[in-house]
Amino acid sequence: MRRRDALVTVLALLLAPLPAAAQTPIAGLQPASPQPAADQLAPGLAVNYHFDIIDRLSQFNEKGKTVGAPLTHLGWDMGPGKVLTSDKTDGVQAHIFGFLRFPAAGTYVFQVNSNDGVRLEIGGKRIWEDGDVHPDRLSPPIPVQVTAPGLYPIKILYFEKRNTATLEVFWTAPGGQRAVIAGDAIVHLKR
Ligand SMILES: [Ca+2]
Repeated sequence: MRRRDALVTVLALLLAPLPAAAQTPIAGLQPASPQPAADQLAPGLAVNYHFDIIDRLSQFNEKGKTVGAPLTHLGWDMGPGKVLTSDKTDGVQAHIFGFLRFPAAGTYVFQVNSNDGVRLEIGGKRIWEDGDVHPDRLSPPIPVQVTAPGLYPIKILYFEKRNTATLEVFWTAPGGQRAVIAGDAIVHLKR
C-alpha cells in the first residue's frame, strides 16, 4: 500500500462513525443532593418561556419569566401548532427544568428529536446539543452511565423559530424498550 493510500485509510477509520454500542457512555452524572422530599415535588417538568425569534442556542435568553404549565411528558410533535404549553406557535424559547428519576443503576440510551434548537443536560452533564434552526433532526443513540438510582437534575433549553416544531426525548432503560420520557419519570420542585 502506498503511503498516501495508507494515510487515507487511517483517516477513513478515524472519521467513520462508531456504532452506538461501541460509544463510550457519558459518565459522571451527579444525583440531586440532597434528594428532594416527596412533599416538595410536583408532577412534570417546570418551564419558563421567553418570546423572541432567535437563530441559534447561543442567543437563548435563560431569564424568561413567563411561567408555563408543567410539561407532563417529553414527546411533543407540534407541527405548526402551539409550542409546548405556551400560547405561541413561533418565536418561543423554553427553559425546562426539574428532575429525572432513574429507577436503577445501569446504562441508559437517550435519543433527542428537535426542531429547532435543543440542549439536554442531566446530572450536570451535557447529553446532547443541536443548537441551530433545522427541520426535525434525530440525534444518534447516546449511552449514559448511571451509577445510582434516584432523582437527577434535568435541564433542557429548547427554541422554536418558525414553521413546524418538535421536541422529543426518548430513553431506553437497561433491558427495556425505547420510549418517550413520560410523566412517571419527571418531577419538579413546587413553585
Ligand atoms: Ca421550526
